[in-house]
Amino acid sequence: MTELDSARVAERIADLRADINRHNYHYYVLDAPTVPDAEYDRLLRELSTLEKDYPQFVSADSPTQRVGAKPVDSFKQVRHSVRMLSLDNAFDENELFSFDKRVRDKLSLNELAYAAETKLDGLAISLLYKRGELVQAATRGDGSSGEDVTLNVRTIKSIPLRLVGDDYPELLEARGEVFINKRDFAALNEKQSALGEKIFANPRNTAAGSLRQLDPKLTAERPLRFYAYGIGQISSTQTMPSMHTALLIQLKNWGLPVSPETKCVHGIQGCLQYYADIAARRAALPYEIDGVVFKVNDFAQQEKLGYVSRAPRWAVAYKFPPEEELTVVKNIDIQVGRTGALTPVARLEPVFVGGVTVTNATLHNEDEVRRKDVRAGDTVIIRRAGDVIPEIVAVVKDKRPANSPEFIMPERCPVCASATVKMEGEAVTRCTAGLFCPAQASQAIIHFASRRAMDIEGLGEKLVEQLFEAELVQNVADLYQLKLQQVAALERMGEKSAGNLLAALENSKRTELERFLYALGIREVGEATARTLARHFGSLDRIRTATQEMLEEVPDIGPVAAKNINGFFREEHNNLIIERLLAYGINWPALETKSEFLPLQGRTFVLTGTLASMSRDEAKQKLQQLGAKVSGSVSKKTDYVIAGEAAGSKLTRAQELGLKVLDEAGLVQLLQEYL
Ligand code: D41
Repeated sequence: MTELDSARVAERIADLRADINRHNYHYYVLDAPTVPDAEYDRLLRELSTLEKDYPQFVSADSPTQRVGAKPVDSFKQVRHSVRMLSLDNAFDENELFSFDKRVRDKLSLNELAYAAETKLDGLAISLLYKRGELVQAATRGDGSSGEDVTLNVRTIKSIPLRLVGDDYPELLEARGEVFINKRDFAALNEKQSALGEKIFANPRNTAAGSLRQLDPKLTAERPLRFYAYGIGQISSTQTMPSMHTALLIQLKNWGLPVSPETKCVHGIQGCLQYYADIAARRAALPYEIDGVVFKVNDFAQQEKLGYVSRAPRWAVAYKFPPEEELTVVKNIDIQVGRTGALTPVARLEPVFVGGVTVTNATLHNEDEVRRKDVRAGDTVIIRRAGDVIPEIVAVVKDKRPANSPEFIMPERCPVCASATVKMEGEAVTRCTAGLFCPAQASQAIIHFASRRAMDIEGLGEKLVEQLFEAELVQNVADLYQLKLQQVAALERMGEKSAGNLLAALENSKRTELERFLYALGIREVGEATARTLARHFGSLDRIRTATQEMLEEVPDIGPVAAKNINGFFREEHNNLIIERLLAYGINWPALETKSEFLPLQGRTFVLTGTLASMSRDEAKQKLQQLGAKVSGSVSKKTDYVIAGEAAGSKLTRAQELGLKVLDEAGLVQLLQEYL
């Protein structure tokens, strides 16, 4: 190779590396991608090919050199020349107040500026850059020494192998957190699941485990990221800003990613506001955090404050209430719902988690209990994230009492002792008794009375149970037969509240068809389906008499719902209850439905002669659309004959029979009235 060629290749390699590094910087540090992935890959491939052909130009800080290192037998220990400190915690507002007070007292200041950061739930590492090149990466370990994980850290794409610019100090140790984004974590687990590999428990442990792989190739497969939050040793403080927030900007300019949530706040009020803001956005953040960190922003002030044992006096981690806690399952109860579904519910030793005290956690169904293998007496990890309902994440198997029996779904309904069934392919087990099961009957009444159904004010769960136990009601129709004295005689009731209930019942009689349908509690008929049914058919009778096929034709009603609706109205006792409800005066305004308004239902029309404004077929279609039957021959059963131009024998016959005859104008008027 001539000198010229060699110079050209070296130049191209340098250009490619600069381009790739720049793209990386935009992607990971500025969070603003500059090229499509395909273009990025193309650059990397070209570089890789050139380096293979001209190995004399390969260098350790080349973007091609992130992966490829051989597995090691163990990690070397590394001493941190500047101790990696830990953070003091504040668990509530009071503890944060005392932190702020301590700091202000010591500095004799009324208010001071804090750098506010999110507290990433990952693991702390140290990155050592010599003349801009990443030469060593180490875990925090015990703070004094950690493990040399350089080869693994080199595979993390958001960590630059070489710093950007030329004003970085000769020696710079950046410190920060390695973590995994929630989305990347979910995708990783999906991949694991597809491969039949083990599922990872949470992003934090996965990040920690990934950094401690002896084979860097395995680390490279994990979606690790890094955000810097400070520095360790530094050779010259010449280029050092005087504030922590400014230092982070400096690190960012040198190519190190920094959390975009970092900012400067003022005084305790600023801290509280930042905390509230982050808490509100916590679920939407791309990564998991377990709190926020406040650091006195001014380095001179930091120095005055100094350290106590292992933590700086100038920083505090204000932790969120934990989203996961340990507790014990006292028992697994079975609840029977309105539709007869048997739901296993774990009764827990009360535990404060995610900001509330949790005493129950649903286990959904038998398969779910089996999958998690939850048993009475088990110690479990309970999780309540955001406003999501609490769930049992896992059982701590080591703490399981000896001989604890596996959970079994009861073969008999715990409420009415009827047989239970689990349909093939279904997850739920159900009581077969239907409304004869008191649990289902009382749940059905609670649902019937609920606000979005019949809206019977004051008729809640407690009162329904009472009415039920006193055998005053067995079904929803019985409600409207209640007498003042009967209700007043119930515990904790009196004439006044009894009177209120009867008034509420009276009030509820004027309702809407869709509410009434929803109130009936037909399986698979929620509010939306009830509304669709009401609008489509327009009347209860049309819904009641609709065949399964007619129901299936309704948009948004599937075969299962159609079957349930049809089945419900084929059931004699359901119709009896409906008849009784109507007899007690339940009513609703008549509905006009657009598409299925059938004012001509039951009427038979015969068309004859030629129409000027439409074809006979069109006329036929329009009449049918309004529910009319259109017949070809005139008989006594014909209600109307439409006679166009040159009508013949059919018109004569109609006149003979004395039937109503409309001309074209009459037909048009009739259609216009309805369409
Ligand atoms: O995000 C974090 N997990 C985080 C951790 C952070 N934003 N700042 C931190 N600052 C420090 C000091 C003030 C001691 C330099 C930290 C940690 N330490 C830390 N992480 C693990 C142990 C200590």
